[in-house]
Amino acid sequence: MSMKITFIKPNIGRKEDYLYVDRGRMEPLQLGVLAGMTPDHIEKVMFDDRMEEIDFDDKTDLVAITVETYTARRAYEISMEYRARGIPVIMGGFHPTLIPEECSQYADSIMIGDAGWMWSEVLKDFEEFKKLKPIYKSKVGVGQANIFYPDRSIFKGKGYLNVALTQFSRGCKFACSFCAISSYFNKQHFTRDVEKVVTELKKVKAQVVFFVDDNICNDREALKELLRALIPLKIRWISQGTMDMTKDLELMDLMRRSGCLGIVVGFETINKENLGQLRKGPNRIKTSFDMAYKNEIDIMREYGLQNWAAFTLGYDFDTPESIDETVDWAISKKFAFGAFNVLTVYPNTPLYNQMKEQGRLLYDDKWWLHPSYRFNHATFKPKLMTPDQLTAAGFRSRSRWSAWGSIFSRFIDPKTHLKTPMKAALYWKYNPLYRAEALEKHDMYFGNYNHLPRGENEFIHSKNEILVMP
Ligand code: B12
Ligand code: SF4
Repeated sequence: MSMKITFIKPNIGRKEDYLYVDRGRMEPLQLGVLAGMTPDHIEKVMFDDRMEEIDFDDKTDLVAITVETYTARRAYEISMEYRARGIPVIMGGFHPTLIPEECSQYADSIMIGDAGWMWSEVLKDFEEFKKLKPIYKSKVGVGQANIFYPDRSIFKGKGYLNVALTQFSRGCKFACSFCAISSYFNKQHFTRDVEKVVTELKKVKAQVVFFVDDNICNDREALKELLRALIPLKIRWISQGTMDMTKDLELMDLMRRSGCLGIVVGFETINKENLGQLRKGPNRIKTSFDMAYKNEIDIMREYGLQNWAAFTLGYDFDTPESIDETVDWAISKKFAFGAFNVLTVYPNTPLYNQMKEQGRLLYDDKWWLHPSYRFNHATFKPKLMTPDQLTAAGFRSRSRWSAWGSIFSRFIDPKTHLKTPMKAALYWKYNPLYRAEALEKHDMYFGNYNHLPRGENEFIHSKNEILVMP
C-alpha cells in the first residue's frame, strides 16, 4: 500500500478576533527540501497554515511539521489535532533542535539538526516497521548535501511571492549573544558545491533568487567563486550578510556584476556599549563605528545595494529615546527596507541563559508558549526602561519607519533606488507590502486556540477543548 506524508508550515498565530494571513509569504524551503528527499512512490501534500486551512481529516499516514520558536505553540496545536486522529507526527527545525525536551512532549518523534543525513532513515523506519524512533539525532552541515534538489512542485498554486529560495551556505562563525544560528550551527559555516547551486538555479524561474544563507559573506573566497559562476546566469539575487563584506572591493564588484540587488545587514544597534553586550564581531569596526558605519554604508551605496537594515531594540543601554534616535538615523541613511525587532530571547542562546541567571525573563521563562504573549512584545526586563516601554518603542519604530513620509523621503537616493527603473519598481513593490505586514503583525497572539474565554472563540475552530497548554 502506498504511503502519504503531509508536510506542514505552521503560522505564528492570530489577531484579536481574526486569523492572521501572511501577505509577504515565501516558499517554505525546508519543506521543499524534505519533499525533495522523499522518493516518488510516497505521496506528498503540503499545507501552509499561514494562508490556508489545514484539512485535518484528509487521510494521511505521517505528518511532518517544521517548527521555529515563534511557531511552536501553533505547531503543538496542529500536532494535537492529528494525534487525536491517531496520525503520528514528526517535528524538526530550529525549535526542536534548540529545545528537544519540550518538543518531544508534543510529537511522536523529533529530529535534531538537518534532515539531509537522517530523513531516509525516518522513511525506512516508518515504511518497514510502522514505527518512528522518539529522537533522530542528525548533524548540521552543508545545505542539501546529497544530490537532491528541493521539490518545488509542493509550492504550486499557493500564491507565494515571486521569489525563489535557495541556499549556498549555512550557519555563521560569529557568536552574537542573541542569535539562534550560532547555537544551532555551533559557530560553524558550511558552503555548498558551486556547480550544484548553478544546476539548481537553472531550473528555477522567478523574478528574484533569495539565498537564505545566514551570512553569505562569511567565507569571502568561496562566495567569490559562486558569484563568478552566477554572472552568466543573469539572475537578480538577494541574501543576508555582515557589513565586513565592504572590506573587500573585489567582492563588492562581483556582487554587483552577478546581479545582487541588496543584502539584509544586521546593524542591530548604533550604541557602542550595546555592541559590547551583543558581541557582534563584524560590527566592531573601530575606525568607523563613531561615524555610525559611515564608510561601510558609503561603500554599499556606491555599489548600488538596496539594503535591508535590521535592528534589535532593548539592549542594556537602550532607552525609549535612544531607540527613537536609531529610527531617525536609519531613515536619514535611506535604507530600502528595515526591520526593528524587539530583542528576543531565543531558547538555548547565550542571551537567554544570561537573562535567566539574572532573573529577567518574563512569561514564566517560555514566552513562545504563554497564552498572553504577543508577537514582538518584550520577553525580558530591560535595564533602563520597563518591558511595556520597550514594546511601545518597538511599535513606534516600525510605525515611523513605514510611514508614507519615511517611504517617500528614503526613496530620494540617486545611487540606489533611483538608479534604474527596476530598482525603483522593487522599492515601490515591497515597501507598501512590508508596511502592511509590519503593522498587521503588531500584537498578534501565538497559536489559534485558547486565548479568548470559552464561547467567544468558536468562530476560529470548534475543537478548542482538546488543547491544554502547560
Ligand atoms: C528565510 C528566512 C526567513 C524569511 C521567511 C522564509 C519563508 N519561507 O517564509 C523571512 C525573512 C520572511 C523570515 C522572517 C522571520 N524569521 Co526567519 N529565517 C529565515 C532563514 C534565514 C532561512 C530559512 C530557510 O529556508 N532555511 C533553509 C532550510 C532548508 O533550512 P532549515 O530551515 O534549517 O531546515 C533544515 C533543518 O532545520 C531540518 N528541518 C527543518 N524543518 C524540519 C521538519 C522536519 C519534520 C524534519 C525531520 C527536519 C526539519 O531539516 C531542514 C533541511 O536540512 C532562517 C535561518 C536558517 N538557517 O534556516 C531564519 C530563522 C528561521 N528566522 C528566524 C526569525 C526569528 C524570524 C522572524 C521571527 C524575525 C522577526 N522578528 O520578524 C520572522 C518571522 C517569520 C514569520 N512567519 O513571520 C529565526 C528563528 C529562531 C528560532 N529559534 O526559531 C531564524 C533561525 C534566524 C535566526 N537568525 O535565528 N525568515
Ligand atoms: S553575524 Fe548574524 S548570523 Fe552570525 S551569529 Fe551574528 S546575528 Fe547570527
